[in-house]
Amino acid sequence: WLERLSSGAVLLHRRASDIDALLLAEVEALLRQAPPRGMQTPGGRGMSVITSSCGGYGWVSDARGYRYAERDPLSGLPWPAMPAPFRALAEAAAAEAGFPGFAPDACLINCYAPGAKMSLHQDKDERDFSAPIVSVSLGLPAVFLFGGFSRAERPGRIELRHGDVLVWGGPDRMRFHGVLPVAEGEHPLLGRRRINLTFRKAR
Ligand code: MD5
Ligand code: FE
Repeated sequence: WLERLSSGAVLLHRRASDIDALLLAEVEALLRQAPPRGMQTPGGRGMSVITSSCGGYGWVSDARGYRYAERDPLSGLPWPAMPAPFRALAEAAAAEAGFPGFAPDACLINCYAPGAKMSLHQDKDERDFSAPIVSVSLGLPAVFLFGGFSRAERPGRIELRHGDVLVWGGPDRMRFHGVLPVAEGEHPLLGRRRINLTFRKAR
């Protein structure tokens, strides 16, 4: 079911549940081609989430800064193509949330083990903020922090569960957000993992 969190933020509860095994099989194949790796923030801190990408652009971070790159720096090869079911899910979810015509060219694959977290941040490495961001959660649940438009605003909390799809568009696209440390647990399909697919228009 559809829950509107704000004018441009829509939570599609369990929207991806019926294709979870298909999505996971695609994720496993992608991660064999481009293994998830820890990134260093420009400040020199290591992230607890390990990340890979598929599509025309992948998100990378190192001492030089955050950016989108056409090649995987580990292999020197282009990122694996975005699987058709990924694109179809992201486009359909965006349309259901009121953003028809979404054409993602990047999909980040964020892998959380228990204890991994993502600190409060804004997504602003993309060229065009008018495109929404679509986030698909798989595996262990997590508490998502959904903040305001300044870091100082106290964020709200929502639980994201296996199969949930969140669409952030319009002004809500620029909210500060993060993920609390994932609690220990075992998911029937994914085991001790949370995987988040984040679809963006990078260029
Ligand atoms: C995650 N990933 O659960 C989240 C899902 C990231 C990231 O934050 O940058 O890889 S994406 C949630 C999101 C994206 C863009 C805007 C907003 C939330 N928002 O305005 O709240 O691994
Ligand atoms: Fe983000």
